[in-house]
Amino acid sequence: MKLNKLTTLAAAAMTMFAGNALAEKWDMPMAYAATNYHSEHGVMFADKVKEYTNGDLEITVHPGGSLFGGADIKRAIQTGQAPIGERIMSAHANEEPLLNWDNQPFLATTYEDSAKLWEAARDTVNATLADMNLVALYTCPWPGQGFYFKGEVSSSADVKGMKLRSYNAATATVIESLGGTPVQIEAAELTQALATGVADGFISSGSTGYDRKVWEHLSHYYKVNAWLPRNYVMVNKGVWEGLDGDTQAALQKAADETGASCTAKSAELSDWYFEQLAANGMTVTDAGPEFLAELQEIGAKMQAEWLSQVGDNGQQIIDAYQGN
Ligand code: PCA
Repeated sequence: MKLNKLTTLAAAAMTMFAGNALAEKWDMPMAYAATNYHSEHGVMFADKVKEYTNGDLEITVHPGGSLFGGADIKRAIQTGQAPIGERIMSAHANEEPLLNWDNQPFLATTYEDSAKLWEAARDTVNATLADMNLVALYTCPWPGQGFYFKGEVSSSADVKGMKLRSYNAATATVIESLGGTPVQIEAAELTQALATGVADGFISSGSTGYDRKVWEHLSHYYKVNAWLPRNYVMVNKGVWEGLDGDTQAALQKAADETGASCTAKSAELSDWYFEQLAANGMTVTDAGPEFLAELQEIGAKMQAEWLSQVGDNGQQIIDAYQGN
């Protein structure tokens, strides 16, 4: 009797200290800096999942490409090396061009329009991801994309010959169209690339410039807000389908709440990032009229090319977004 009671107490204490020993444990690779709001929301998501599954599912977040490099995260999930993870969705457009839906320059340049565009694209995107053995749990936008340079740039003539860091096929196309040479580099490697002269500048939001302290190497940021690309948290489809209904519902609730909070945070921080770049000595300004006109022309060409690649699926997204 006494022994039984002790054993029960000991077991309870062990559960308290070690967590739920029977809990399913998932590792979640994420691509961006641990202090970035995307990664912080990954941790928030994991906390919510633990709560809503009553401790049955514990997710450990590995930010900054520490478990799998950013470029390897999708494959790791598709092949089941990791059940869940996060990455910028448009980096997967070289496999599925439809996933360039949120990298069309000047199509959706505000948070409101970004939300509308995602609404219009969601079903088609989810069907595309299902074909890739993936299920998206939530998405979260980066702030608007602009240009980082070492000096003043007023048109493509100033960009000619520059090596500029790209993060996906769309950014590489913009850089090539401007007469620069794209160099694909992970956000996690960006500071090093700038320090060693592998890249002279890059396209991104204020967020990544802030995370990587790029004012140590670069002087100008041109706010273009050309598009707001999304990160997404994805699960292996087989793993998802193997979960019982309650666990799926708990994960989806955690995901819906986290996605909404992450999106709000992105909007809240977008101007703050500009202030930080300026406070650290960068010139943060709008792109000049000549540069902007060139970018708009490049954007129109990219959208036409994208539509010819993806056909009706793409046109339906644009029509739904524009309310046709
Ligand atoms: N930051 C990420 C993607 C888009 C963004 O704003 C990066 O530069 O890699």
